[in-house]
Amino acid sequence: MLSEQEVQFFQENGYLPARPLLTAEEVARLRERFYALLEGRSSKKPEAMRNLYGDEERVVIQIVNAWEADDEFYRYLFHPKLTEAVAKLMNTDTVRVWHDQIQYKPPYKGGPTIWHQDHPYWPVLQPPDLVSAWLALEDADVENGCMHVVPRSHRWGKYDEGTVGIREEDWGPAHDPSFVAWRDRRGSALSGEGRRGHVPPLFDLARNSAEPQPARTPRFCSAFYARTHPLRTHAGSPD
Ligand SMILES: O=C(O)CCC(=O)C(=O)O
Repeated sequence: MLSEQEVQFFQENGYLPARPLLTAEEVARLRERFYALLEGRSSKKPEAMRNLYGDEERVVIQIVNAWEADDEFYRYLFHPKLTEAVAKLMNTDTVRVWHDQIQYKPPYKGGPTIWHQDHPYWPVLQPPDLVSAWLALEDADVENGCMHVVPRSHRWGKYDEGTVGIREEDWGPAHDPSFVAWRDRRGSALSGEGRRGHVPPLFDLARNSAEPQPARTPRFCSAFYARTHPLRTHAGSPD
């Protein structure tokens, strides 16, 4: 269970240094099911599976809503360690799943996820309150594209110019160049700064990226996005 200090750190910094979440066996099961989805061996198809770049030289395979296509990913969504941690970070007893997605970056040609905020991708979600937990299913380091976040950047507000902030000067008035790179390893969600095996839960306004160098190893994660508010239509009624 997360301590009050950790929750406070998350509120102040927009991310949380994490701790191992899953056992090696749990990770192995998810990895096996990931490959089943990727290779079309699952009985059900995920909502979407595509190369975000549409380019054979730069590949980021995104699998959307693996939880609907596979029982192992479904069970993971209800994992008590995951749901309790996310609920505590959101200060709620109601966790609503927005979606999950796997991002797979193969060796040598894994494409970059450039600096962005998550919230502008889903403007229908108001207010911005999404929390994500990025679970490493393979060791992730700077070479193969671990997550990076700008600490406290969730306090800079919404990035209004589109979904991504490519230019450094667009990142916000209080740009803090002291990026944090976590060295992540499989089996860990909720990461810890400076420790291998750690993955950050993030606020949806925090600036984050994941840009591999030409890497010898693949990198893949299952990112879980949750919020506490129900989805509302423009008229304001629960969807
Ligand atoms: O895993 C990645 O490369 C990108 C993930 C990401 O941008 C996110 O979860 O917000």
